[in-house]
Amino acid sequence: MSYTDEVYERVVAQNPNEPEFHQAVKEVLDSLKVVIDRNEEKYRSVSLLERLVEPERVISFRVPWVDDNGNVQVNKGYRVQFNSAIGPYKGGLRFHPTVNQGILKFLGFEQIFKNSLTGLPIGGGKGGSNFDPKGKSDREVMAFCQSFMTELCKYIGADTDVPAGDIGVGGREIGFLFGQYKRVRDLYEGVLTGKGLTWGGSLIRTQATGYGVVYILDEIAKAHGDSLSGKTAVVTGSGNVAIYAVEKITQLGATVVAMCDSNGYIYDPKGINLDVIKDIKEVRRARIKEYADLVEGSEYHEGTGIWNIKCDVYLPCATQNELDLDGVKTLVANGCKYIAEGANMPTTAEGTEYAQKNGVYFMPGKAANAGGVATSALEMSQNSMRMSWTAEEVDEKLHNIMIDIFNKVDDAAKRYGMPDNYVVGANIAGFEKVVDAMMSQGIC
Ligand code: NDP
Ligand code: 2IT
Repeated sequence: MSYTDEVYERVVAQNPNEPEFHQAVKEVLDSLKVVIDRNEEKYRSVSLLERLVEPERVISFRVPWVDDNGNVQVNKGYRVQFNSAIGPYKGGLRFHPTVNQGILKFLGFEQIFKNSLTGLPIGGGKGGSNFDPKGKSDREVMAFCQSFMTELCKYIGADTDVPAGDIGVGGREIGFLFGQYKRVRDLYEGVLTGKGLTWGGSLIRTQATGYGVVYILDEIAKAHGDSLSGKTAVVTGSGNVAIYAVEKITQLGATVVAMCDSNGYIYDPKGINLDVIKDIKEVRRARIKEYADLVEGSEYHEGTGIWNIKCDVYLPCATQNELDLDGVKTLVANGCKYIAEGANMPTTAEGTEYAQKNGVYFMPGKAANAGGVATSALEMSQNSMRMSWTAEEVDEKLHNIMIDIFNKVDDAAKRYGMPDNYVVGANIAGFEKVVDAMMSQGIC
């Protein structure tokens, strides 16, 4: 059996009930086969892959807090510190009822390669809680965040581990978390990214993930003699990533005709009015259904099925495994040519394979959505310098990083004889830097 298959089997056996983690590891190890086979003895002799798939540390803790009715609630809190070969652990915090250790291990594992692709010195980590911010008052969210940070603050720091946002964690939550860190540790340092602009945040961090998805998509189009102008796009989700992907792709001349939340999707053939979406989602934290009441000529459909809408470009920006084989088949049948993953692992393995074999240019999340964490690393740099760059400066750096990621991914795919296979390209290019660092640092 090949070394990669052996390690995959070991991961499945040793980490039961973590299907998303298995899925993420399988995709990476399958891509790495061509690299590992060439140097099998060298890597085997130091158990390189066994170490790569085992988190350096998984912290799990109790998060008690008091709700508005005076009842004590208890949630689970986690931080997965996966790999620090190339820098301090870096990755978001997710607050969502589906969060468990397996989900955070998949996200932390993906983060290793994503962070490597940015070219910046950040290792891989992820954390979060099964707390559901939906429907909670600001006071309840604050109480939860303060309790969560009271424990988490023992394990993080500006040079150790720097969390940020993810699903359910935006500017409001980062504020409450930062306030508590400062209070308990008595340190005003860049321990979190995605901070507000008056207290150490970076311009463009809010927009960065969505903008980055579109910057790399633009490179794919250009590399194939095409352009985004005039294209019809569907963007799933209506959170941080989705909103700014819509903003940028619209600026580049495409028309976004559909978006969704976890209850249903809206279709607006004239093109989504993003101001209405921002008001519903960023200001009022309401349901996307309201869009159809507010915008004439638009429709709301309860439930899933957004992939039935005909488009040239599909940007899944909601959550893992939201797009399955049937969804991809429908997209392909309707002429979709580009998929770039704004979310982490939103396409199932079968869906990804079908897209790639049927003429879709498919950019995986670890490359496509790396603009968010890259700009977080730029926030860390600004905090270290105690200076801030202008929006134009940060946006230009972000744009150049996304161009650089495209070139690295494209180059790795070509070097290994699989041009346009951006899944393989991203995994190999991300791995190369990490493996070099791990090999240099001895058995650790
Ligand atoms: P938000 O919480 O801002 O938004 C998430 C969106 O996805 C909401 O519209 C939400 O709908 C929807 N959603 C969540 N779960 C489901 C589900 N099970 N079914 C359908 N829709 C769902 O999160 P982000 O925009 O920050 O994150 C979206 C994705 O992007 C995640 O995969 C995240 O890991 C990834 N990502 C985020 C980065 C960032 O900088 N924020 C960086 C890189 C990747 P509802 O409100 O109904 O729950
Ligand atoms: O998945 C991700 O890359 C994020 N949620 C952003 C992480 C970060 O540290 O900015």
